Amino acid sequence: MSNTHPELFHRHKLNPILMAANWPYPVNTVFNPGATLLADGTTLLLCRVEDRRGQSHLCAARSANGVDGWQIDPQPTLRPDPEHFPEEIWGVEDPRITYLPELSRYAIVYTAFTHDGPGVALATTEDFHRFERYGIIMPPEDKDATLLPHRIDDRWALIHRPVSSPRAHIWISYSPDLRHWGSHTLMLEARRGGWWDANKIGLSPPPIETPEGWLVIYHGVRQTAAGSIYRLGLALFDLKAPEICLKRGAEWVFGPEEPYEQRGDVGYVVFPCGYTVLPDGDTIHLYYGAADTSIALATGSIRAILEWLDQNH
Ligand code: BMA
Repeated sequence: MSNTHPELFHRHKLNPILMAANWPYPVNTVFNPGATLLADGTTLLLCRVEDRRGQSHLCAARSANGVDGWQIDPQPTLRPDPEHFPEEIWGVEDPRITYLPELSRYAIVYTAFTHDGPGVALATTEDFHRFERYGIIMPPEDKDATLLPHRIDDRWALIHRPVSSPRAHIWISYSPDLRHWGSHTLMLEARRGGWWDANKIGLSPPPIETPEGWLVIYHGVRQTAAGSIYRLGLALFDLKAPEICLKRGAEWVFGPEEPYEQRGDVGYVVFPCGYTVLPDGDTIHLYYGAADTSIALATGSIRAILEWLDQNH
């Protein structure tokens, strides 16, 4: 184990890059955005927006460079639709976007806030204007979910985080058609005791597909006398059998340090739901919610992250 604290992720100097004050309509907070690059190179963030009732919807923001000059949809882009999907009664949250080449569509896996807690819902879209909703695909309590971009053997794969005991782990499930899910398998367990990722973990952005495996950035929730601290750690999974963990970092690699990460509606939270890979194929833009209040950007190098994981697992 190395003694030096790794600087794997670098905060952008313009952070936070998006706030409630930037929104074209009145909102409480904007955070936890899904992210993707559109075909023309535009960065699209699908932001979780909390209104002043306390309920969330999703709103798209687009930028040519992924840093500034954001064009924000003038109205909510994906609203809860409890009339047709009653599980969305208290809002939709925390989208993760995966482009599915087989369908030529983007999949958006998000949290539906049901009467019985969070569940996992799916919608697909070609253009982030019109959406096809699949409804709930994992019943509550479940969240922190994403699709992998292509089938593994013949089946789609969904990573998610069910809660059925005091400890909450990351699971993977498989489906022939995106609607019927089975072969539920434990993928990564929360550690116990004094670890930074003891008792409760969850996927953060969708896994990054690399020649060495699926690179997963996950969050660990440390319970303290003062509240929770959300930090990020790293793990690598087998490309052909993504339930097999090849490496898991011992230390967390990114945590709430800046004032905008430590103070807000929920302090001491960094919570990425998406990233983009720049044209060099190595640099990532990691977009994260800061303190459930604003959106921030950190950059990193996939190669450097894999090297660190190789030396620190
Ligand atoms: C988690 C998620 C996130 C949120 C975080 C901190 O459980 O629901 O949406 O950012 O809590 O409040």
